[in-house]
Amino acid sequence: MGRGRLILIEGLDRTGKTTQTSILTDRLKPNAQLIKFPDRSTTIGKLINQYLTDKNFNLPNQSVHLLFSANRWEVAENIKETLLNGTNVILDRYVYSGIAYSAAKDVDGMDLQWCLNPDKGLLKPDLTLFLTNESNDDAERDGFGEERYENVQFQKKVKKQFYAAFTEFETPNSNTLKLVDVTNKSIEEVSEEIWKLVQPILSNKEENQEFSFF
Ligand code: NYM
Repeated sequence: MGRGRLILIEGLDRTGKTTQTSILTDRLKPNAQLIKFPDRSTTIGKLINQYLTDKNFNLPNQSVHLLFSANRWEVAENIKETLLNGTNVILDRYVYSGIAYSAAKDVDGMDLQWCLNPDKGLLKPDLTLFLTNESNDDAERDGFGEERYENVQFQKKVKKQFYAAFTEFETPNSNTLKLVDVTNKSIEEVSEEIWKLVQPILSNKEENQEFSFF
């Protein structure tokens, strides 16, 4: 039996990541576990939650960045063990969100490489799917604007940084990154598209047993 596959779904706020990661996990059950970042249930996650939801709770940008990274390290071993047991792990956000949201703040010194550094050594996904929405519908969805970072201006900067991070840290032509355009598509259409992209990754389990790392 091969190891499980690590599949990441990334995207801006309200592009449907949470819906799609749970559809994909259900489809693969019982052979899949869903992990969402930030995991707001841990001690570090609770601080992150407070930072995101309480605009009067301020922390230095560098500290916040390190908290998000620390939150990933809290479950890193669990992810590896699950994969070694043959179970697939589906991630709702991960390292690229960490880099893109922090780099979008335009803080001196917090460039892409600085942002990646604390995540160095984390497992790299076998497949990263980036959901993009070319209309501004995402801004109109329920709840948009309630949390820190949820404004159209900032989201534009984040999108740019996502692409910059992919260019910098994904191996070109390696087939480990796919863009999924969700513009004007139904949940079912997007989930079918995702399913088609995921299947080849799951069917070659006997190959590529080695883990890759950031
Ligand atoms: N976010 C998420 C970061 O700024 N850095 C990170 O490393 C991660 C994983 O948290 N606006 C931001 C992106 C989102 C916010 O995520 C909460 P979600 O998926 O809305 O719960």
